[in-house]
Amino acid sequence: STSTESSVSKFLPNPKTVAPKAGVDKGPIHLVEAGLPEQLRQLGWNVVFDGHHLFEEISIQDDPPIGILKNPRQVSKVCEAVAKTVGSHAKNGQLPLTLGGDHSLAMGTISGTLSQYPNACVIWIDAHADINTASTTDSGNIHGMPVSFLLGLESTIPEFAWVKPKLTADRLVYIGLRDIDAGEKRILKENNIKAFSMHEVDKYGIGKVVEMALDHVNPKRELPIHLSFDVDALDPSVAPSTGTPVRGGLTFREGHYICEAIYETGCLVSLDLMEVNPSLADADAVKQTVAVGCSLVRAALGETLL
Ligand code: 6HN
Ligand code: MN
Ligand code: MN
Ligand code: MN
Repeated sequence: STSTESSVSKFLPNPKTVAPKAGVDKGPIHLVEAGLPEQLRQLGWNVVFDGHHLFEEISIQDDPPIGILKNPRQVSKVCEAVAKTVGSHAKNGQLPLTLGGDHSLAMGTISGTLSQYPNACVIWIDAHADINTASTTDSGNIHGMPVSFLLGLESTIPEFAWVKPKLTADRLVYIGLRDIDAGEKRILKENNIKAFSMHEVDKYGIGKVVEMALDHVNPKRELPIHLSFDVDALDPSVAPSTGTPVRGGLTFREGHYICEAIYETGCLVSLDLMEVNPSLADADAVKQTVAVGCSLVRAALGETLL
């Protein structure tokens, strides 16, 4: 099932404001219960938490697969609702923080961000590229597909017609990739999409990689940034409670460095923390993952080491 949303808001210039929400998965509410709103208040944000959104009103009883896509109508409707919420927070000058939950939600969050900031760039931190189309997906899991909808590579499904392909390939960059399907590799090449896999992180170091990523999508550091952070970008030893863990991931510090460096640009306008999944690991692993999740969000929203 689809997940949870939380939306943070910022009233400029100060005080800062934040507002979360949530969905059917339990991941996001763990972050809230661990004290994330209060931690962000400590950083000076005015946090507006609008609750754990279960999207019960969107519960669709009869949702047969389209092709092999699972729960397509449900996912589409939830994402559409999330797009509206994120868009309206952004419009109010608030910074939406969305806690998930399934990464398919980024179809909603990024659509919402782009409705207010049409020239925003997207920095996607993930072990996966999430860029399968209906014809390339092997799993039928829509969380492996949101980027293809946002870029307009997948436009054959009427149920998703509301997703306007407003993102362009040159305003998207990935960091952390290491588990890319064959069809996705082809899509990345054909569309000339910039991606820094773990190979580049090893080769250049995270500092240089973030600089190169920003140089690609935001050379003058003037465009709004949407950061979509899938917690599975981190190594499973750092963030074990997630649905599709892949070994060889970012260290704790590499993940945090990315968040800190993006905060330092002053361009961050919208933030996702996705795929925290407490049902998939033991209690200690959940606790560890939730703590890391909170800490990544704090880093992206201004927490410094000194
Ligand atoms: N995520 N590429 C695989 C698929 O099913 O399409 C994995 C996707 C994982 C998605 O972690 O957000
Ligand atoms: Mn998922
Ligand atoms: Mn993902
Ligand atoms: Mn992933």
